[in-house]
Amino acid sequence: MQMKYVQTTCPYCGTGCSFNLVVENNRVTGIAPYQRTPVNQGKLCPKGIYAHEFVNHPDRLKSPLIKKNGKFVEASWDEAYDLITKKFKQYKPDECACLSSARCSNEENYAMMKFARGVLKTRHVDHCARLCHASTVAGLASTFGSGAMTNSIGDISQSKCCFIIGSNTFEQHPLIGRQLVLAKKNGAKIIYADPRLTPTGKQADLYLQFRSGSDVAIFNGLMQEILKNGWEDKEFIKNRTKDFDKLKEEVMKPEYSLDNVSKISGIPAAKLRTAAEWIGKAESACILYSMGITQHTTGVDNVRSVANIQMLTGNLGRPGTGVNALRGQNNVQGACDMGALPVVFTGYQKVIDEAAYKKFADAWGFPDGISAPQNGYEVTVMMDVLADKPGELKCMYIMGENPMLSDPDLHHVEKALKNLGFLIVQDIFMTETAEFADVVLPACCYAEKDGTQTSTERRVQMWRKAQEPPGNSKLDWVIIKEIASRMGYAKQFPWNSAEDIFTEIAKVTPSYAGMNYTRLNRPEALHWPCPAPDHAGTPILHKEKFAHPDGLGQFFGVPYKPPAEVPDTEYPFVLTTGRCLWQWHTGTMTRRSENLEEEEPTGWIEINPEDAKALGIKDKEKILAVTRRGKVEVPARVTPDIMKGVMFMPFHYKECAANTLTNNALDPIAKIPEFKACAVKVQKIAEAK
Ligand SMILES: Nc1nc2c(c(=O)[nH]1)N[C@H]1C(S)=C(S)[C@@H](COP(=O)(O)OP(=O)(O)OC[C@H]3O[C@@H](n4cnc5c(=O)[nH]c(N)nc54)[C@H](O)[C@@H]3O)O[C@H]1N2
Ligand SMILES: Nc1nc2c(c(=O)[nH]1)N[C@H]1C(S)=C(S)[C@@H](COP(=O)(O)OP(=O)(O)OC[C@H]3O[C@@H](n4cnc5c(=O)[nH]c(N)nc54)[C@H](O)[C@@H]3O)O[C@H]1N2
Ligand code: SF4
Ligand SMILES: [Mo]
Repeated sequence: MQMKYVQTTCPYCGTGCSFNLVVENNRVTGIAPYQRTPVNQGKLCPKGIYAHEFVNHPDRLKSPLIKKNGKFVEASWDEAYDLITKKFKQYKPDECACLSSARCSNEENYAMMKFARGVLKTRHVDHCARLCHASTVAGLASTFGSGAMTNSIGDISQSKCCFIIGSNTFEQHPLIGRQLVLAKKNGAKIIYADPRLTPTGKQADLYLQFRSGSDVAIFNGLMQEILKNGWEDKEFIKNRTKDFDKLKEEVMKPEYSLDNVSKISGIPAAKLRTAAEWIGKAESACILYSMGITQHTTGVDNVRSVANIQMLTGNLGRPGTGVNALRGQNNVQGACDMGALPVVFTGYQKVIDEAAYKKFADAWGFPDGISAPQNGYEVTVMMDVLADKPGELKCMYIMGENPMLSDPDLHHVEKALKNLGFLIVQDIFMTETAEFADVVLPACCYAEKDGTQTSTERRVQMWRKAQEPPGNSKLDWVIIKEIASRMGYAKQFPWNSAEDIFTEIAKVTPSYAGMNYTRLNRPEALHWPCPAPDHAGTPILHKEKFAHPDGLGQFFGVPYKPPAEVPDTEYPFVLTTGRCLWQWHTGTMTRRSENLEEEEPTGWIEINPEDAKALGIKDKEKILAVTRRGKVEVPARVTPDIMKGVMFMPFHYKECAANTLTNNALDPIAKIPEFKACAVKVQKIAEAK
């Protein structure tokens, strides 16, 4: 028997852990630790430990599929490409839209972005960052001039006070959670704010339980208390920021007194006071946040509030401080860096900036030009346009996303997808979205790929090919290149390897300019910005100045606004949604991993015991959850860990899909949907019938 280890990076979360794939007789059969990486030092969470299980699952897509008379039939690549190119040529540029993928490599996202803008010449390209950290990208760009996690993962253990809000770090970024344990061992105080007492919260020194959607009020209250006690960092405010007056004017309003914030949020005033004191007086304090902050109609407001409190207390630019926006998907940072967004090329170079536009048009050399220098539609807006203005968008090319389970308000998504004239889905498994496709293209997964991905701490790390792909499946970038060639653009897609693509990326992207495969091929890899071949990379951002032209951090006065839909007599509870440790999003991979699936094999709705008692609902009883968008049958999980008046559902399970219920209301700037708060009622099934 032949056996080897191939070191690679985890395909699940943005922490970016490394491990070895165990390869026996040219087939991936297991995972073994790889100790030399500074990120996880050989340790892994369950998803990493079982990341080989879906790779050779019999359900892997192995051949292109074309829908004929409502049924998928296997087709050759030639047939699939012929149909695709014929169709693409029928549509006008802006009738087409592309979804790129945070599951795919930087190289593949770059290829998709170039394909959308150069081959289809459409402005409409986006990906699931829209559902995730769009608020972070917009919020931090406006406050600091750059929309990324400011510090590095290892740095968290050096903090003296860790404030975790809207992040279930232990379950969703377990190897970042480990840094919290180390920080605590080093004497840090841990504050946890969340409507649910999660495993992360159970380790905290101070737990603030609150009603979903009251984050801005909480931050303003904490800042008022810090200012009243003179705990702000006056030097930092004077030297490094602007518009402090605007912040002060807002947060000093009587509505943000601790007593009033206590009424809005449900957190006792004394606990808020303790939190303000710990944050205000700590030698270094970091904030960790994720979807609890971003997935709101006030997502950008929430992110600006996080930035406000860190600037107010001077907790930026040093070890143990920072605004640590924990990016979710393995390569969502990279997909954004690669310009898989409707407003930028790579490295956040704006499409509407004349010089940037010219730079890309010239560098790519499409003889008939590229998409217009205008912003395109976001994923959520694409779905609205499809559903509400039939005929404007007609064709969609989706790589590695499953909106038919992950987007808000699934009846709305279904209506949108049904209005498409032509849909291509490129995935590793058949998905709920692919069922609606005209053509399904089988792609390779991470274990079959070379390439790079960029983790939440902006560390650009390698994927290394460990086995041949199953059946006739192909690399995502190869599929894109082959379609482009058949559309007449072979010259613009000359690449023979992922490395060729990376070389092109480095040429057009200042923050990646100093990187190449030789430099990245070492355990610590490189953090962007890395502007030159002799630059060591940048683990901590904003050390001396912020990324705005004047170098100053921008304060915003942020007024508190309630969620778009609040409880009323008909729908009396707040529904919030999220994840669990064992499953990944729409479950395509984890539900095909025996050891993960058996831990949480179906969904549930968390209900506080007092609410359950009043409704006559027992633990494990199947109940009906109903919102203005739809209803689902789902088992109740009665637990004191969730706040009274709030209910929680994971969104992984198609048989009780949380997104049938969620609200498609969007943040006006980031266009992120309000996954974290809508109004719900629950009924006993017998009574509903
Ligand atoms: N096991 C696993 N890990 C994952 C993923 C997965 O699917 N499975 N997905 C990855 C991805 S893409 C992402 S983006 C991250 C997400 O990581 P997290 O954001 O940590 O995960 P969520 O469960 O979406 O939400 C976090 C917390 O927000 C709380 N919350 C609910 N409403 C509010 C509110 O109004 N305000 C605040 N402050 N908090 C609220 C929820 O109770 C929940 O505990 O996880 C990544 N890691
Ligand atoms: N209610 C609710 N809904 C949510 C959220 C929430 O908190 N609550 N969170 C939102 C967030 S933060 C996110 S990030 C989104 C995630 O939403 P999605 O990105 O739609 O979810 P995934 O299940 O990760 O889908 C990724 C797809 O890529 C495929 N895939 C994996 N590897 C490859 C590859 O190498 N190549 C190709 N071509 N395909 C591949 C997988 O099989 C899967 O079908 O969900 C959002 N939806
Ligand atoms: S923490 Fe994230 S990157 Fe690390 S093993 Fe778990 S899922 Fe993979
Ligand atoms: Mo995400």
